[in-house]
This record gives sequence, C-alpha cells and structure tokens, in this order.
Amino acid sequence: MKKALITGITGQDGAYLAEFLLEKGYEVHGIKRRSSLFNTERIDHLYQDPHEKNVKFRLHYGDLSDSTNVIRIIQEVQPDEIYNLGAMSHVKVSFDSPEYTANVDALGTLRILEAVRILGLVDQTKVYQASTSELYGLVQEVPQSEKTPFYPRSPYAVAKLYGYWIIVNYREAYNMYACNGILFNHESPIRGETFVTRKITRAAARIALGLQDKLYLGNLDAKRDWGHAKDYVEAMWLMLQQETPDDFVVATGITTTIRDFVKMSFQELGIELEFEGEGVNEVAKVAKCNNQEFQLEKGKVILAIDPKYFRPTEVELLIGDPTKAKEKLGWEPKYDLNALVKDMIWSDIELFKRDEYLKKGGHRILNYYE
Ligand code: NDP
Ligand code: GDR
Repeated sequence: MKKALITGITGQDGAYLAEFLLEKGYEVHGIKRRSSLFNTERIDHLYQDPHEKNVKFRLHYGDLSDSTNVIRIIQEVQPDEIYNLGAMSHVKVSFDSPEYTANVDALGTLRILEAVRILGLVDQTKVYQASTSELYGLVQEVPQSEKTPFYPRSPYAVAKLYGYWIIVNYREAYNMYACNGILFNHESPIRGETFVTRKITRAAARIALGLQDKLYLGNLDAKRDWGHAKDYVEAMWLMLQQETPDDFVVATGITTTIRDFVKMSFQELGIELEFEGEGVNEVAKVAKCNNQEFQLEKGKVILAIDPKYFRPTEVELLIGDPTKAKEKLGWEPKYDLNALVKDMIWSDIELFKRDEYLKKGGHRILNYYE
C-alpha cells in the first residue's frame, strides 16, 4: 500500500486529493496547523479514529515554517509521495504579509526537499509542488504553456517562483523525482470564501435568499481560466505516476472575466443582471428575476465596486495551454465552467437555506462583505 503525505490537507485541494488517494487505496497522512478553533471541516468526513486498527487516514500537527517538524513528520511517515499544497495562498493577502508568505511558500518548499534529502529518501519519495499560473503574471504570451517566461506580480507569486525553481534544481542536482504542477485557477463548493468565485456564488445565493443586500468586488475586467478542483487533483496524482519527473500546465484553455462569472452565477438562479457605469462607479442591477422563489425587485443594485479589493499590481489575463498534460498524462477535465458554476451556486443555496430559516425565526444573521 502506497503512503502519501499531504501538506495543506485542510485546504480545498488537500481535501479533494485526500479523498481521491483514499479511493485509490493509499494510506493518507496530512499536516494540519494548530488553531484555536477546529479547522478540519473540509476533511471531517474522512476522519478515522486513530485508536482503531488499520487506520488509513492520519493527521499530524505541523507547520511549513518549522524545519524540525517537517523533518520529523517525513521521518515518521516515510511517504512514497509528498504533495506540497500548504501555502499562504491568497494573492491580495500576500501584499499584507510578504515575509510570512515567502517563509511558507518559498522556504517551506525547500524544507520539504531538504528533509527528503537529509533522511536519505531521495530514491523512495516523489514530490509534487503546487506551482501556479500566477507565475506568468504580466502577460508575455497567450495561451500560457510550460515554455512561457515567468513575470510574477505579487509577493505570493515571487515566493512560488522560488518554489518552482528549487523543485527543478533538486530534480537536476540530486536526481529527485520532483514535479511542478503549474495549475491555473480551480474552484469548487469548498473553495475558500475570500477567493473571487466563491465570494460571488456565496453572495448570489445570499442575495437571492434575502440575507445580503449587495456584493462588493474589485477589478471586474481581470480574466481567469477556471476549472474544477476535483479535476485538478487528478492531474497532480498523474504527474507522480510517470517514468520521469516533469512540469505540467493544468488548465481548461478558456478564459472569462470576473464580470461574466458574476452574470453566470446570478443567471443560474434565474436572475438577469445589467451592468452600468465605469471603473469604481460601475454597478450591477437586477434586470429581471425569473425565479419566483426569490423576491428581487427590478432595478435593485446588487453589486458595487470597493477599491480596497484592487491589488497594487494585478494579473490581468490568464489562459492556459494544457496540451502537454492532455497528451503525456492523458488528463481530461470533466467539468466545464457552466458545470462548475452550477455546482458552486446550488451548494451555496443549500448552505444558506439554513440561515434563511434562522432569519425567519428572528435570529440575527451577519452580513458578510469579504
Ligand atoms: P487553500 O488556501 O484552500 O489551502 C491552503 C492550505 O495550506 C490549508 O490547508 C492551510 O491550512 C495550509 N497552510 C497555510 N499556511 C501553512 C503553513 N504555514 N504550514 C502548513 N500549512 C499551511 O489553498 P488551495 O487548496 O486552493 O491551494 C492548494 C495549493 O495550490 C496552494 O499551495 C496554492 O497556493 C496552490 N494553487 C492553488 C490554485 C487554486 O486555484 N486553488 C492554483 C494554483 C496553485 P489552514 O487550513 O490551517 O489555513
Ligand atoms: P487569484 O484568485 O488571485 O487568481 O489567485 P482570486 O479569486 O483571489 O482573484 C481572481 C481575480 O479576481 C479579482 N477580484 C477579486 N478577487 C478577490 N479575491 N476578491 C474580490 O473582491 C475581487 N474582485 C475582483 C482579482 O483582482 C483577481 O484578478 C488564486 C489563488 O488560489 C492562488 O493561490 C492561485 O495560485 C491562483 O488562483 C492560480
């Protein structure tokens, strides 16, 4: 039975990957951070009582900023495959905490590689690194492929650039099986609430259910190549099952503006929007509500711009070329953007129906704007 160690197991991708590997028969170990509240909501359904025999799923307390901890866990687990998904993964927040981001996202990757080397596991342990389309940053060419030059545009992307190259370097220097998955944006119903797609689907559901008035966003013109996280974790695994290690772009090849993602999300609920104004004065109003379950008046402003969500330097256009992953890994995504939006929005409606019920019962429901 193969053993996998996942850093960032409590995150979106970690949760889907853990599920995927357990289904494949792996023994799955994950590193979770200590926090004052439980932070395992995404993986609670996978929990196995560690007191039982033949436990296939185990969590270890740890942090990528702590070399001693990383070395000890890898020594204890002796994994066949390590998936390094742990990171301070929010681009905007990386401008607020640049040093921490560098420590975890850049040096954290080095700590994993060094642990494998120090422990003499180079021939046993394969390493997957969660690299990102943010590496492309300022547009050099489209679509972006494995050969496109990098031009990172945030402390997050600069830290991930180090992660990318240290993986390549350890592969070349020590013959390590180490791969970069250059993954374009991938989303799901368990996407973090402050990433733009989930912020939109949550708000659309809450606005439709009468729990929130308005959604505030930043740059609506940015374009992203969005896929479903479930499809993307399969590509991660495929990268570690090859004869030789290599780096792969994982994307859909289709790009969409944030504005269109907003339109699609409301449309899925039967709400048509019209956008008016420009720049910071742009708003979206309800043009028509075709769903009788939702009480939305024509002309109601449901979206406005808040400049606090603009980034000091923005990545305007991402569109990936997944040809290599399709040809060499045989990877094929199952979800298109429509299916992704459907999955996210109906899951959020389901989630917030509970709040609607509580509100009707007189309970106070917070208005989220993040
Ligand atoms: P999430 O933000 O959902 O999850 C990040 C995970 O990293 C969480 O488990 C988090 O723990 C953990 N983490 C954060 N800081 C540390 C630390 N100091 N030590 C150990 N673990 C830490 O990200 P995603 O699941 O969306 O992304 C997974 C990886 O893929 C990340 O590295 C991200 O940068 C990268 N990526 C993501 C893409 C996407 O579109 N989703 C695209 C390309 C790359 P906690 O739950 O405690 O916060
Ligand atoms: P990104 O994702 O920065 O691409 O990084 P995010 O969803 O945060 O932003 C996408 C685009 O939307 C614009 N935007 C807003 N973004 C947020 N978060 N909140 C807003 O209110 C808002 N309004 C407009 C942004 O300016 C941006 O252009 C994600 C992360 O998962 C990274 O870890 C990963 O590496 C990349 O995807 C690929």
